[in-house]
Amino acid sequence: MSVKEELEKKLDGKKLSEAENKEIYQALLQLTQEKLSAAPPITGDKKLYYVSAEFLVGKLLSNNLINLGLFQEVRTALKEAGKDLSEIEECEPEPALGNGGLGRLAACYLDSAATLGLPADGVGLLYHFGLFRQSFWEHKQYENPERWLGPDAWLEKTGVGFTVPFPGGAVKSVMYDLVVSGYEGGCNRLHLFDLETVDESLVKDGIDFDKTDIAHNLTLFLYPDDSDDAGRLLRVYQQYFMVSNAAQLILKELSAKGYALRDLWKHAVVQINDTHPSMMIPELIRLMLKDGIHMDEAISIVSKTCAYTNHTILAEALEKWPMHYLKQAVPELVPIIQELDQRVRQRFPAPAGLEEDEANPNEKLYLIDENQLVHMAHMDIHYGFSVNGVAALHTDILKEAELKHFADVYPEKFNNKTNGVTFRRWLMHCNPELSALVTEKIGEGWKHNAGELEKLLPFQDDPETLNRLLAIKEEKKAQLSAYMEEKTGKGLSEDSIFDIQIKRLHEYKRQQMNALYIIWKYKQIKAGRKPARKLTLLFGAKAAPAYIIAKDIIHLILCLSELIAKDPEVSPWLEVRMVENYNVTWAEKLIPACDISEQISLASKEASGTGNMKFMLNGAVTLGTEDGANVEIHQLVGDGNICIFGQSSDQVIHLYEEGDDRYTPAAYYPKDEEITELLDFIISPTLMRMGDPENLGRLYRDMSRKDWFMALLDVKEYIAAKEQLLGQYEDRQAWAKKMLVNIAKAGFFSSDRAIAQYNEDVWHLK
Ligand code: 26V
Repeated sequence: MSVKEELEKKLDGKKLSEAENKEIYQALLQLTQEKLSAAPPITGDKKLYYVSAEFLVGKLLSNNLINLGLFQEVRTALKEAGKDLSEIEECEPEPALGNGGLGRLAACYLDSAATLGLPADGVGLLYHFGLFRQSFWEHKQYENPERWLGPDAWLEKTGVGFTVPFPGGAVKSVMYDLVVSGYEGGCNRLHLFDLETVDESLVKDGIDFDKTDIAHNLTLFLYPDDSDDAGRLLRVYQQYFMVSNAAQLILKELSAKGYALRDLWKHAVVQINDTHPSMMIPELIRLMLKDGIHMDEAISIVSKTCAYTNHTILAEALEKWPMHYLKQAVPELVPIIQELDQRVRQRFPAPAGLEEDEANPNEKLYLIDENQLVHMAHMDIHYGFSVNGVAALHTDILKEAELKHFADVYPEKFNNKTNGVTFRRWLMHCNPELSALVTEKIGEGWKHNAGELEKLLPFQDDPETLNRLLAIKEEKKAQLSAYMEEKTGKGLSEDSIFDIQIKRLHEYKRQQMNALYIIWKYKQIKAGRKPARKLTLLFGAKAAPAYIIAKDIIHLILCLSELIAKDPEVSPWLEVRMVENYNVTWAEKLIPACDISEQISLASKEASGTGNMKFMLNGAVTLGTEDGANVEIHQLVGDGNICIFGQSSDQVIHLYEEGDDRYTPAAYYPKDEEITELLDFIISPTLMRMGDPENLGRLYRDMSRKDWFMALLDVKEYIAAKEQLLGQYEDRQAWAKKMLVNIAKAGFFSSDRAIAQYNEDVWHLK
């Protein structure tokens, strides 16, 4: 039966051309799910459990169709019936199960593990409202619940569930599964645990709810506001609910295969994705003790089973839980954590002869510090067998600075795994036009072996290929413009340069420095210095609900956007747009249309970045600092195909150290006239009329007095670099060549490569 016939059967005989998009979506959902269930499950003697608080999977329809090899057939059948697959996809809700890079990485990794035929399941939580839905009103962010669950979601309810002990009474879980299809391969699963007694009616006003009602709230939201005790305590409860379910599932599967508990490490490996699942270690130990295994052996088994990935060096994101929270939420783990800490203290006691007032240099290795804070990462490092960073520079910083004392003790545990992204979603799905061109030039091989993209290099002087690349970029810009028009009522200037910064809003990512550029450019145009071509700056970013300065930065960008749009002198040359509720679906539309990829974090602060890889793969040129994976992109494409600026990570790390040459914005404001003018504009009457003086004033004070992430340090170099890059855009052939080299060199950033390395060095699955 053809796909068309199968679909029409599901539509009770209705013709495809007569069916509503919603009906077609549901028929496609059913059909795809049937095919996925029939696909062979990936099996093996040893299985990976990727435990993560986030899985930002994005919409699943097209991705599954691609992996099942049905994408083209379905697209054509729909087209013949006068239907458009991308419009049908609009019916699919996007699961909001992640916050940013760490969650999207987890989703790419599941795709690649299934593609490589590795037995690897994800384990996480089923948040009913996920991350909040963002809306803008009067240039400010508001948060609303994002209810994505319903009949149109892909989840399958399983019969599996566990009991999770909490002091106030045990709660029960229900496991839901998402089938994870590999490209032309078998299937794994993403197991998402829900609370059986969850009560959505707790959510009252916006995203507020009773944070203390643990028996009913555990799976309502991802990262509930943790600015108060109740919110932080809830995070601990949530994390324990996640790991206790994961641990019970792993042991159940082990025993179903007939293996003994003490052989766990031979048949299972647990990847702890940042510190949110760190309690996996004491929980597995607890379950082993209950089963009669002695502490020494339990610790040894678990230590051979668990591996840890670090995704950030930002102090505020390195989790440290007060002991009294753990005593309240997970009292059964407390004696185990204390025992684990004691063993470290015995192994690394205070050096003999230490004076009483002298600090113990080994203190920083301990799990529980003198303030009774439990350092979750320390537990992972001592009691896991592998610690990895997510880009070469990041791993170096971990080994040489942030975690140096650990790397000195366990050099063999530390390793680098530079991040990757799945080319199925980030090229084949989001840019079928470019995929087709690549295939036409170099064949299909790149789809399974991304390194083959290098075969494009011989085309870098071929005008036909270069012109086709430029034409595809134009087409993707037109598509984005049409989408914007549909969503916001206003399209984009398609012949302008598209400069894009999309990522979570954080001061270290320096959206505020980009805003200073906008002010600079606005002033230039006002002074009569018009550019060769219009520039469109596109932003997408959510700010954490309690992160005040991040929200102020959004406010500044939205004010600038309106100011410029309303100024007839400036608007023909400059446009600033911030998309509402930036998510995976938006990224898929924005990235293929991008000319300039903004990767401007303060060097040393962005562990890797993965958007940078997706942009490069789609032929954008990076404007970036030597940070995270930008360093490796730079090495691969060479100086001529990237625009690098700013202070190096070594210099930045030095500027954070104590001493007279420590960084201060006072070195620039009000000393430097140009910078002073830019900052003063934030509180100028022009802008204050447009925005809220409280938000703008607070941001101005923060940037001129604290500037913790050193925007003023790099801003002048940034402006100069951006201007230079904009100039280079005008030589269209030379620019197309840069695009081509970026695409050709992107193969290294395939998540298939990253997963193959994890398997080779860490997991040893097959
Ligand atoms: C921390 C926190 C702390 C406060 C509450 C919300 C929240 C949410 C997540 C996190 C952990 C953030 C870690 C993270 O997403 N890191 C990103 O990981 C990417 C994948 O490795 C990497 O490309 C990015 O550079 C890194 O920022």
